Order: sequence, then structure tokens, then C-alpha cells
Amino acid sequence: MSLIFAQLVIGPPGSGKTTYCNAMATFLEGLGRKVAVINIDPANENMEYKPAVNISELIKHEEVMTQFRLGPNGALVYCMEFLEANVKWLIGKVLNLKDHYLIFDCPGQVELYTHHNSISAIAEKLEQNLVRLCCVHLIDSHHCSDPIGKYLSAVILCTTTMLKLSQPHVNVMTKFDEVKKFSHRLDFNIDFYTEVLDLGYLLDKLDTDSFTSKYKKLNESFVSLIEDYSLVSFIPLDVSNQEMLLRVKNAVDTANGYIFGGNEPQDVQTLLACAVGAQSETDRTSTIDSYL
Ligand SMILES: Nc1nc2c(ncn2[C@@H]2O[C@H](COP(=O)(O)OP(=O)(O)OP(=O)(O)O)[C@@H](O)[C@H]2O)c(=O)[nH]1
Ligand SMILES: [Mg+2]
Repeated sequence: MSLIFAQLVIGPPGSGKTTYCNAMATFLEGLGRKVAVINIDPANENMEYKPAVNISELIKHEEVMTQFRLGPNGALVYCMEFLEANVKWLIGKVLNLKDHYLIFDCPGQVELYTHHNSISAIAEKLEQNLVRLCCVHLIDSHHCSDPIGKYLSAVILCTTTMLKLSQPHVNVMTKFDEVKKFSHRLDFNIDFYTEVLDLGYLLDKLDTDSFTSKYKKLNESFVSLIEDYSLVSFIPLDVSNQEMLLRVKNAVDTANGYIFGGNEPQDVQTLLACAVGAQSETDRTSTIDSYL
């Protein structure tokens, strides 16, 4: 049986998941890949793509809220548990799409990836059915504008999710076109945030802030945890930039093994390999610089 390659697109609410699914699907189709987007976010309202499979065929978020008198988050958890209990339904749909490259659009409730078990159980079931996943974790670049309240928590979120889901993983910093609006206020060069460089400098910053200095020990522990695992770095992305989409695609194809077993015509693969090889560090830096 042949392998199915897929992206599991996750990230906090509004980080750009649905927009990314649409842009990446269009980008890959442009390269000749046969793509299907599967929506497993029951609260998804504004899909720009036409999903090949939609969780709302199985369960409706609003009905769960009404029937069980749950808030939006409780209902989302219920829907994910329901999907896990009915994972055979999903596997059946996926196996019908076995000649496609799959992109899963996921819900934005982060606890589903850091604490709850349903998504990791579903991912495991997909793996058992020869789906080779790569989690693509989207984080809004706006988090860099607040290293104290947002950036550190985003990096902890990524670390925790990577450990919890235990799947190949690519972290992406989205809405990079927005960075220029606040780049003059950043405490460090943008590479510091994307490469997750020595966070000791961040700690110095946290210590000078009257609010966060109260939590010195806690912040030290967070930084030490992140640095001990040393798992996180981010690929910058503006969804309208093809060069940036290509970099994300290449990282994902390497992470889930598509480059070794994908069905893309050989000449396209060779061409892309050349394009990637040709993109030197200077090219990469100048793409990023053009956004600052
Ligand atoms: N400027 C800019 N805006 C973006 C980019 N990607 C997404 N957005 C915008 O961010 C907003 C949220 O995008 P969505 O794709 O709905 O985010 P989401 O993660 O699916 O949101 P939820 O499903 O509600 O969790 C929309 O207004 C998008 O147009 C980007 O690269 N640049
Ligand atoms: Mg969405």
C-alpha cells in the first residue's frame, strides 16, 4: 500500500490556519500536486477553499453547544472527542483520497494540542493507516512585539505541542508582512525571534520590567526548559509570497519524508531541488530584510 502525505495545520485562534491551507493548497496545485483540504475545525466559518471532507458532515459545533449547553470551547472539545470516537469515518474518507496530498485545517483551541488527548490519538490513527503527517504550527508574528507576555508563551506553546503530539513538526511565523508595523519597536533583530537564539537576553529584558521581574524565577525556568529541549525555530511566512511558501513546503516535505516518497513528477522534484539549493543564505536574508 502506498503512503499518503499530509500536513496537520495547527495554531492559536486567528494565527492564519485557514488562510494558509488555502494558499498552500493553491501553491502545491500550481506545482502539479493533487491536493485535498480536510476541514476538522467544526467552528470553521469562512473557508476560502472547498473542503474535500468537512467535519460538519459528522458533527455540528452549534448543535453541540445547544444540546449540551456548552460554551464554544467545551463544544470544540466534545467535537474532537466525537471525532476520535468516530475516527473510522475520517480514515475511510482519507483512504478514498489516497492519491491526494492532504492538508488538515484544525481548530484553534491550543489546549487541544498541549493537554487534551483526542488530536494526538487521531494523528496516531492516521499514522497507523500510512498517513505521513507533518504538523505545521502557525504563530502570529505579532507575538514578537511583546516578548514578555506573548513571545515567551508562544515558544513554550510550540515546545509543549511538539512534545505532546510527537509528530514531525515545522513552526511557522505568520503574517510577516505585518512585521514592518512594529519592527522599530522590537528589542532584538528579527532573527533573534525566528531562530529562537540565546533567550538569556530575553531574560535580561524580562528582569528590567517591573511586572515580569516579580516572576524572575518562573521566567528563568521557562527559558531553561525551552533551551534544554532546543526544539523550536520559526520559518517566516507572508502567505502572498511564493518564495516564502516554497521554503515552508520544502521544510514540510523534508519533515514528513515526502521528498523520499512523494508522487510528484521527477522533473518537477528535480527543478524544485535546484530552486531550493539555489536559494542561498543571502537570498533568504534579503527576503526577510525586505519585510523590515
Ligand atoms: N497580513 C496578513 N494577514 C494574514 C496572513 N495570513 C492570514 N491573515 C489574516 O489573519 C486573519 C485570520 O486568518 P484565519 O486564516 O482565519 O486564521 P485561523 O487560524 O484559521 O483562525 P481560527 O480558525 O479562527 O482559529 C484573517 O483576517 C487573514 O486574512 C498573512 O500572511 N498576512
Ligand atoms: Mg480557521
